[in-house]
Amino acid sequence: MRAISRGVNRFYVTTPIYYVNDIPHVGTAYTTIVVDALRRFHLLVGDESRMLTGTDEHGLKLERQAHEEGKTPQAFVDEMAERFRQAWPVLDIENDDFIRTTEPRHKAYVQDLWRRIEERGDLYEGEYEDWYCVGCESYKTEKELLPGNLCPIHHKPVERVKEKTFFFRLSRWEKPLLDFYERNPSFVEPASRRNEVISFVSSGLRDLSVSRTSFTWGIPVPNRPEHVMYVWFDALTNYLTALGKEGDPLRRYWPPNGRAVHVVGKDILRFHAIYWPAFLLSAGYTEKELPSQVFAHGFLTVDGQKMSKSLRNAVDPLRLARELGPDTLRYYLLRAIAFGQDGDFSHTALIERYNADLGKNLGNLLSRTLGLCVKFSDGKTPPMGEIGPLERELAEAAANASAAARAAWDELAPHRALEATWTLSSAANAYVDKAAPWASAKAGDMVRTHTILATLLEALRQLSVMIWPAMPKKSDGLRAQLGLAPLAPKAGEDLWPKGFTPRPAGEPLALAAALFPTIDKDAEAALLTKLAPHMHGAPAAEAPATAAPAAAASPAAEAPPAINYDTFLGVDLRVGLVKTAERVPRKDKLLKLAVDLGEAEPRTIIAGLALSFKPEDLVGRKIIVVANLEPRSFGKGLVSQGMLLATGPSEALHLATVEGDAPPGSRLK
Ligand code: ME8
Repeated sequence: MRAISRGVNRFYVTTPIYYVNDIPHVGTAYTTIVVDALRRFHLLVGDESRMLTGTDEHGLKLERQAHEEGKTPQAFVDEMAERFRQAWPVLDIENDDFIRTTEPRHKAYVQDLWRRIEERGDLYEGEYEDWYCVGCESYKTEKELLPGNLCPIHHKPVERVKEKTFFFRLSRWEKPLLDFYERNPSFVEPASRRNEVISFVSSGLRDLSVSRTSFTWGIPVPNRPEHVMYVWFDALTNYLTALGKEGDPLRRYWPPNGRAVHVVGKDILRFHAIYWPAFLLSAGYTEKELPSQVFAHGFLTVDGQKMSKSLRNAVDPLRLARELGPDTLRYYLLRAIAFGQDGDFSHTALIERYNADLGKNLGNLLSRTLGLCVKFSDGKTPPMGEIGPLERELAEAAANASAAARAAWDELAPHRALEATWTLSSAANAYVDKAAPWASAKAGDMVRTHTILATLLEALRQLSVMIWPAMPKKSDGLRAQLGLAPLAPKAGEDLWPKGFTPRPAGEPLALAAALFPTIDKDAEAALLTKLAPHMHGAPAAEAPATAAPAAAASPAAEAPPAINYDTFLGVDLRVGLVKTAERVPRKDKLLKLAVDLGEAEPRTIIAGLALSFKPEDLVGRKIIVVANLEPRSFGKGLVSQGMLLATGPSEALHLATVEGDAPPGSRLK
C-alpha cells in the first residue's frame, strides 16, 4: 500500500463511472457505498479525503438506447445522469465531485491525453475487423465467445465490426506493465485478481482499437472529426479530468503526492489494470504517477440468482433506504459481503443482521447502559472510580477492536473492520453481565456502580466513532443519546479512538427511542411484501417469454412430473391476436403487447421477445396465451396480464400458434 508519510495523507477514491443505460441498482449502490465509507474512514483519521463518482455517457450502447426511446443522445443522457446524481445522497453518499463524460472539462482533457499519446508515436491508423459486444462496449476475440457468437458476459450475440480506426500500440506496453506489476504488487488487489491480470498480459497484448467511425456519439479525435474516441479511452480518463489540469490544487490527490484508489467491479478490472496504466505510461506519466491501486470487488447475486435487469430492479436500494434508513443497507452491504469476493444480497439476511448485530447487540448495549444511567446516575455521566480487572479487560478489547478495525479499513476490508468493531460491542454487553451494576447498586456501592457505567459509556463513545464510516446517521443518533455532538472530521485531526479516556462526570445524557427498533415477524413479512415482491409469487428471473424456455429449448431436458387432467384444465390457454407491439423503455429484452383475447379490452402482455422480434413483425400474429396467470408487475406501472408461449433461446424464439382461423379468445384443450 502506498501511503504518504509527510504531513497530511491524501486519499483519492473513485467508483466506476456508471453507464446511464440503467438506473442506480443494488450493484452500483454497493460499489458507491463502499467508496463513500472509505472516504469517510480517511476523513475520520485526519486524511485529506476525496471521492469521485459520475456517469459514462458516450458510446454505441447509449446512442442506440436514446434512439430507441426517440430522444437525442444528449437529452437521454442528461435525464439519466440526473437519476444517478440524485440517488447517492439518499444513501448518505457524499461524493466530492460528480463527473459526466459529456462535460466540456472532460472533453478537453481527453483530447489532450490523446494528443500526448499521439506525439509519442503510440497511435496509428488502420482498419479493425473483429467482434464487438455493445453491452460491454468491448472488443472480443473469437476464442472468448460462447457458441453462437454470444458474449460470455451478456449472453447476447456480439456484432461484427469492420471500420477504419486508430490503433493504440498496447503491445508495446506489455513488458513495462509486467515490470510495473512486479515492482508494485499492491497495484491490483485482491491478489487472485492480480494473478489474472498478470497472466492475461503475459499471454500477449494486441494493439487496441481506440476510435470508431461507424457512429458519432463520442468525443471527436483531434483534427480527425470523422473518428470518435473509443468509449473506454474516454471513460478511464475521467479520474484525472476531475482533478483538473497539471498545476490545479486538486492534483495533489494524484500520485506521487496522494494515494489514488480505483474501486471497480471484477467485470471491468482489465480496463483499469491494463489499458489505463498503459495509456498513462504512453502519455509520458512515470510509474510513480500511476494510480496507487485498482481494487476489484466481487459481484452480487440477489437471493442466489444472477442479477438480470428485472431482478436488479426488483431490489431498489433507494426504496430500501427510505424504508429502513440508509445505514441499514450500508451496514448490511459492508458487513455481509467479504469485500473482494462475490456475495449475495437477500432481504431476509438483511433483516436478520439488522435485528442481531444492530438491534440486539449495539442497540441493546445503548439502551441498557442509558437505562442504568437514568436509574443510578440521574441521567448524567457518572464519575469514574478505581478500575478493576473487568474494566482492564474491556479496555483491552476496545484497544484491540479499534486497532484491528482501523487496519482493516485502511486495507480496504470493510467487512473485517465492522467485524472487529462489533467485537467491542459484544465485549461490552458481556461486561455489563459480568460487572452487574444493578448488584453493586443494590449493595449500596455507588462508586463501583458509577465506574461500571462510565466504562460502558466510554465503550459506546468509541463505537459511535468506529461506526461512522459505515453508518453516519446512526453514529449521530448514538452520539445524541450519549449527549455528544455529531462527529465533524477535519483534515489533520485524527478522531479514531486511542486509549480508554472516560468523560468528566455530570454531563447530560439523552436516552431516547431505540436506535434500532426490532423488526418482528409481522413487520418483516410486511416489509418483504413491499420490498421484495419477487419473493412473493412473481417469478424473479427475466420476464419469461415462454412457460419454461430452458426446458422447452432442450429436448433432452428432464420432463416435469405428471399432472392429472383437472390440473391441466386449471390452465386457461387461449388464442390471442396481437393488436399492437412496442419496446419497453430501458428494458432491452421486453416488448409490450396489446393482445385481443376476445374480451372487451385487449390485454397488456409484457414478454421477453425483443431479442428475437421487431415489434412490427408481431402485429397481426396469433399467439397462445396463459390467460389466468396472476398479473405480474415489472415496475413503473407495467403489469403483464398473461403470458404467451414460445420455445427456443431468447434471441431465437419461435412463437406457439394455432392453424386455421380460430377467433381470438378460443380456448385450447
Ligand atoms: O462498466 N455486483 O459501467 P456499468 C456488484 N461505464 N457490483 C456491480 C454489479 C453486481 N451485480 N453490477 C454492477 C461500466 N456493479 C463503465 C465503467 S469506469 C471508467 C467505466 C457495479 O454501469 C460494479 O462496480 O456497467 C461494476 O464494475 C460497475 O457497477 C459497472 O457499471
